[in-house]
Amino acid sequence: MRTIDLRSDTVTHPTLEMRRAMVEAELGDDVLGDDPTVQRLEVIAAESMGKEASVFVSSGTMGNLLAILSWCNRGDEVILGAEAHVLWHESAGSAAVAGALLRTVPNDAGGRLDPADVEAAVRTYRGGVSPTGLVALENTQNRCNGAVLTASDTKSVTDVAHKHGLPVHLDGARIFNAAVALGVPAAELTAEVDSVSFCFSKGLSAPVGSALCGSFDFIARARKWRKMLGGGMRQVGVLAAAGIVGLQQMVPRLAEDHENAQQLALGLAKIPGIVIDPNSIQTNIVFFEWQGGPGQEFLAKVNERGLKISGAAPRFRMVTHWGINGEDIEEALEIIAAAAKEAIPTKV
Ligand code: TLP
Repeated sequence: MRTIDLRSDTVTHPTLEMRRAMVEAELGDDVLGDDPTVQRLEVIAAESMGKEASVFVSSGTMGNLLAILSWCNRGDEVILGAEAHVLWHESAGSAAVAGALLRTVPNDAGGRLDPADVEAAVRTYRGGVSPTGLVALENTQNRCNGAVLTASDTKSVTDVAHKHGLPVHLDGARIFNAAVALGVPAAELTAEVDSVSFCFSKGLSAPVGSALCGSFDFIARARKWRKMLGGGMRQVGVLAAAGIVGLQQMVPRLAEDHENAQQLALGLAKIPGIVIDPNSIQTNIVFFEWQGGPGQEFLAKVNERGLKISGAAPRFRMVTHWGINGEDIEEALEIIAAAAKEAIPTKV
């Protein structure tokens, strides 16, 4: 049976061009500073974010953790959205490894933070008060339906943070989805933040890796932490080569993923038992609520028909990506409609 995998855009495999680039990549020992392919990737990545420098890291999680380690002292607080990926899905590395306390403020439905909430959460050290060391944003905001922050949404928060002398880190795992959705260069969305991490291994389809970008000084600190965590990699140009192809070739096509997500959301809205507002879908992440009966049964029926989705009842998620086309979306909708029909308890 054919499987349609919409659990995440992380399930994408490297393109043929990436595989070729990986085979042909010029390599060296990157811990010794000798890998020309990594060096090229780090220059291109920094340029794409409008920053001085970048460091290639194994994952988005490592990029965010290195940012917290590089900006904060142990015991500092990080102000971030209550729906932040750092809080929900990064194994509490911020607490366990960096010794940072996460102080949340609400995300609105559009993934934004209210600058007034951020300002009210800022604390300076006195007595037993733990001081704020960092403010963190996320664009696109995964758990808020992949919502997009505009440059001015971001600036409203960075202005407050900078007024208090605080740096701002952006978890830009899917920053290129935001850029494509808004029709602006990614660097416009990162201009005001002090550091940004973005992923090669999501919509850009590379197999591994993220870039953490910022000033020369910040990246030098991040490199030290990366080595300390065992994240120094040797002939890692084999992976960087795929990332370069991702950056150079895969960005404009993200628009297709957004169209497919729209098609998916509009179709889901017609299925009894499913609650979704298609207008809330701005990029490639589609959350919906299943209100038609026991969630486990619904999920099992979806899975047994060959469709993979993520999330947990009642809130499920589907993410569009390279390799998924309009026909796959129609098939996914048929599967969900059939599963929903069977899963809704019949009235007696
Ligand atoms: N997100 C994954 C899961 O962890 C939920 C996904 O399937 O969406 N920031 C954001 C906003 C992310 O969505 C993710 C991955 C990360 C960071 C972490 O990236 P990785 O998985 O490379 O550590």
